[in-house]
Amino acid sequence: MSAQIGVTGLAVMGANLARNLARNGFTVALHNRSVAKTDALLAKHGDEGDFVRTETLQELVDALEKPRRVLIMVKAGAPVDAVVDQLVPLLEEGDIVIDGGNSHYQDTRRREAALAEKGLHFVGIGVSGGEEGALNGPSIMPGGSKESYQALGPLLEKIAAKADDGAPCCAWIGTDGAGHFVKMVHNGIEYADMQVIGEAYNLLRSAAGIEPAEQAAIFEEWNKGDLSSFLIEITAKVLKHVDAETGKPFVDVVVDSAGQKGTGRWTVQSALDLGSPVSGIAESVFARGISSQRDQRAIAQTTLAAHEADIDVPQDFVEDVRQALYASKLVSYAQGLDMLASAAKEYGWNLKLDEIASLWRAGCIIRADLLKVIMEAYKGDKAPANLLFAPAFVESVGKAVPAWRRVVATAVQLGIPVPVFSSSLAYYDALRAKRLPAALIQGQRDLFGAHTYQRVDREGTFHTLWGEDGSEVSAVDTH
Ligand code: NBP
Repeated sequence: MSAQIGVTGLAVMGANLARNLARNGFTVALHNRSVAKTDALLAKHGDEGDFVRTETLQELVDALEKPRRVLIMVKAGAPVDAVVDQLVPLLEEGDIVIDGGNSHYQDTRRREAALAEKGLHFVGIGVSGGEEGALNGPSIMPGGSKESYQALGPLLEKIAAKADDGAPCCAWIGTDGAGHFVKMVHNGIEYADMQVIGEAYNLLRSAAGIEPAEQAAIFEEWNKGDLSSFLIEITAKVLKHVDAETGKPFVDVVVDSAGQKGTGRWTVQSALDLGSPVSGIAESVFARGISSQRDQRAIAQTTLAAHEADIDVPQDFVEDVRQALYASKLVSYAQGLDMLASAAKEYGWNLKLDEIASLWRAGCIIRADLLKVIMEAYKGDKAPANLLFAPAFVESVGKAVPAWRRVVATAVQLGIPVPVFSSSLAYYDALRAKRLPAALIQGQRDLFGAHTYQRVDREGTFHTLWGEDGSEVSAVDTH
């Protein structure tokens, strides 16, 4: 029996994707560096579908129908190169090598170019939804050649999550590293989404004194409105959870240092390279960084002055916080999608933002009702230059602005850090500002470095003779 796809790397993600494929009727050839994992999978779940057991990569390759599809699910980084290097000599022109791990998109670009020279397709796919998603339906973001998608797409679309309208949460994203890039930005948005929820919780707790159990009910209520999403849903569950040992709220027994595996950091590093202002996403990565500086935080608690204002929280504070959360969340999505648009220009990808929003509607961590509205905003030829300019969001975010300002002002007065609420509001205000202090910065740059400037009233590049008579030299040759 020849298999339609092979999976090498059978730790939790690879095993679950292999089971998902088999449960959907595909014959799956299994391989893992150490055979024990292959046998453990077969012993536990071998009856879920048609599997072919293999011990070596040669056996795996021999078990596959052509063009061969080999899904690599090993640890990101050097292990992927090691497996690719071993696989490539065993493959034939037209075969498809797929990397479903969390690889950096620049690695994917490099691997795609190297395999293309050998007549092989290399497809980097972003897979979101964690272990559970891999088994029951993830959101899948495939990059690579369009030709390879003809042979691979039907399998991926079958195992992907399905949105409410039945559409699979999988679509061809673009060439080379596009799939992994979009997955990376998805994770960046996820960082910001989690941080804004954290800021809302912290405000309700520290400013309004609302205990976790009561907050769980508030988040459950919010989950019925336009904030409805997987992350709000699980927030209510976490807040409701009581530590069995101490009887305390679970959140009170957990060390308040957030971990990170690196995709948020990659998003910000890439955004800096692209000159894309993802301030909310960056603040959410930095917020995790500060949370982990426990030694400095301990010193600061007894060293740094607070001077918190003695103010009452505004009336309807809970509703204000909900609106600030909504607006800040939207800014994070706007920034992430704007970064995708910048990357599309830089790397020559024809990224379709409506399709990307569509395939984030189910299966992935940032799945949310709002994504349907975002998808609609980018449909057809009405794509806004920035998500915030879509009529639906001009109106809904506009309505939230007074509450957003009150919440940020209250937080600042009370000394409660709200890095993403406040930076998102600053982004919103910077976008709409008539004049920015960048004009002054241009003056400073021209004074100390003769970096030149443009004028508002006529064309040309100018430099002022700062040290002499202050007169202007126009039409400076900048080349
Ligand atoms: P791990 O990232 O823990 O990797 C373990 C697998 O890599 C094992 O099968 C191991 O084989 C294999 N491996 C290693 Br390590 N080095 C190897 C090498 N030099 N040659 C061949 N095989 C090698 O597995 P995972 O947690 O299932 O994650 C797989 C990928 O999926 C990663 O990129 C991860 O970042 C990503 N991931 C994504 C999500 C998500 O939500 N999308 C969640 C979790 C993970 P062995 O058994 O012989 O040691």
